[in-house]
Amino acid sequence: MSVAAPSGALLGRSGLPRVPARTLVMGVVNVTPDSFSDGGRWLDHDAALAHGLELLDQGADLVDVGGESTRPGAERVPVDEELARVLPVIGALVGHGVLVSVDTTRAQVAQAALDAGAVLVNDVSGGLGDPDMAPLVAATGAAYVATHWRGPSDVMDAADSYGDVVTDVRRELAARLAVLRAAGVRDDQVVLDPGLGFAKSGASNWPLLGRLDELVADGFPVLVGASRKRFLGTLLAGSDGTPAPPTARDGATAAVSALAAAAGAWAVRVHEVRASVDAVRVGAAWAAARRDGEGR
Ligand code: PMM
Repeated sequence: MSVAAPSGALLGRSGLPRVPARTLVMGVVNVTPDSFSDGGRWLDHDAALAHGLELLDQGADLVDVGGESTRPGAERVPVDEELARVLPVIGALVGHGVLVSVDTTRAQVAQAALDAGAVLVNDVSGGLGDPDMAPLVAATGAAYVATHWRGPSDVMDAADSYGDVVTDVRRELAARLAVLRAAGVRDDQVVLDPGLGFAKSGASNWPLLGRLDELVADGFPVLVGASRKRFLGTLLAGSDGTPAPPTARDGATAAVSALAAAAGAWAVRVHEVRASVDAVRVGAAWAAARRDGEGR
């Protein structure tokens, strides 16, 4: 990928550091009836607010609020419904001093969320879902997560076809970056995400983790969203081959958080925050000891 490492201490206008002292932990609040791991639990606004505050208490650095499930096969939610789900929760969390990101592929929702005080737009489509997204990000100066994506939830599993998955994902992210730059987005606003689970149904997720350092070396902050995903359920399957259920994947998620931190990830996006806060500290200590050893 021919991307230059941008300078600057902060990520866009978010107030978040581009190079944090340790990998940040983004807690997830899905205000949806149908997300794969926690669908329906936080659809009620008071419950969503309480959960966001609980994640903050557990050590989350920011809280990601989403109103549309991206699980494989999920159908689109009308924009008004998405707005009605996320805006009251974002406003309430911001009112409590929480740093909030909005998980949306729609520019209209992103704009409303930023107006309500969100500091980061987390777009799992990397701008492909809405042509108005890149100009909006440019105009607002917001921090922006561009995730590797090949199509919406109802078709993404069929798009799981790669030569070398790491090379392909880096190339396709570089293409998204070119579009963002052409729209006027500055490099210091951008976080890249390999999009685990998006057009990656199983084995193709592992090279993206095992070779995460290659994406990190491209010079942009990297977000890893492995939490409770299917490929972890497959890894942890019982002897009869039944995948471990989503809530039984938190230990594996924390292990990924530690390894992602050691590889230099900017942030991990997780449902269960406490274990990942510990895990990223382990990862930071691990990486520091390795650097010390190399200096000897
Ligand atoms: N995964 C999900 C939703 N949003 N955002 C980013 N940046 N990266 C991800 O991997 C990601 C995401 C799907 O998980 P969920 O339904 O549990 O929120």
